[in-house]
Amino acid sequence: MPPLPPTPLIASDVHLGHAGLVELLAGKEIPCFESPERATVIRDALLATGDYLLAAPEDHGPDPVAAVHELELIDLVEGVWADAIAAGHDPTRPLLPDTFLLREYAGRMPLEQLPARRHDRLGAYCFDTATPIVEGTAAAARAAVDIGLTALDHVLEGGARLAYGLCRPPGHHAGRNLIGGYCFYNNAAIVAESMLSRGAERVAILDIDFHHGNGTQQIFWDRGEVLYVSLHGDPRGIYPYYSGYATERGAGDGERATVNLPLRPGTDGDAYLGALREGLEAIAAFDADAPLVVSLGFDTYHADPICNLALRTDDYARIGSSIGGLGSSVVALQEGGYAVEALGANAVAFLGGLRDGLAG
Ligand code: SP5
Ligand code: ZN
Repeated sequence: MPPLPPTPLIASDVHLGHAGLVELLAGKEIPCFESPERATVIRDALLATGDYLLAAPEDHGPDPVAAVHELELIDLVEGVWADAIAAGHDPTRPLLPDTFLLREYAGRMPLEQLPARRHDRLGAYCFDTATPIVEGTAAAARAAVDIGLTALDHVLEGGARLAYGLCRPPGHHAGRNLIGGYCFYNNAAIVAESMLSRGAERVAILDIDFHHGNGTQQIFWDRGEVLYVSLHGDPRGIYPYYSGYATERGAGDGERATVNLPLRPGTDGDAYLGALREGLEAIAAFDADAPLVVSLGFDTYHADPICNLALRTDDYARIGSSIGGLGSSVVALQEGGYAVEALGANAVAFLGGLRDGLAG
């Protein structure tokens, strides 16, 4: 087998401004699990192998984001920090929502208007207390989108069969008009939508982050040209709790274009690969030639601090190689994974396996 050419690794330091984050765990403020070190260790480990070529993201402008998200959400992400600071928010402290606008708040009452100041309406666009915002958040979120879109450029125009986007912040929990789960813009959804607008008839998204990608599912729920397949912790007891059941299968044109494969606590590599095979069969049945977006999380690792599966580093090589066996071109985008000490080895194993699978 001829050696594979180096795989494009798209990364940027702009995410370093999305730092100093905290979240609430059991009523207590803790440092956010979603830290800048996560991206740094993955980049360094991949570069050390010599198999990856580092490239900077290119600016793709606002249109691809607006093709997926509501303008009011984009306006919120872009402007909420400045509004909070103008109103006296302590610039050394991250911003978290405190008053959530839930469906039941209104019931059958009309809601006359939303607050004029963006930070006062943050809780209308955020579904949890784990999505802190700081001065550098909006720029980091935009850079993460450009990283994904630049990875796609390398596949569409650069002739690469695989490109990896080291996105931070992650994206798969973000819906059309909603942030949450450390996510602001849905990088994978934006790349999938861009694949369609650039000529793909069908696109498959395989989400192997530990958590259900509620945002991606919501965005493509009634769209038949995008297949969403997700393997994740069983929502009965696992964040984000309200979605990810196997009975959720899409609607309208998107009927059967959503495939959820919930996994039991403690699921190990062999069981995971069994479920993955089911997901890959669904993709092959949908369209064997469709380009693939992988929402890639390493929070399925046995030592992840907030999750409960039992994958080992070697398992990621097997997972990558199975996905590569599909033969589709792949844009892999980073989502979660919080066992920082293992992220580098896990990324090397997964992407190495994927490279081997594509070559074989
Ligand atoms: C992209 C991504 O992986 N987002 C995940 C966001 C999870 N945020 C809140 C998780 C709350 C989990 N409860 C922890 C229990 C620890 N024993
Ligand atoms: Zn996750």
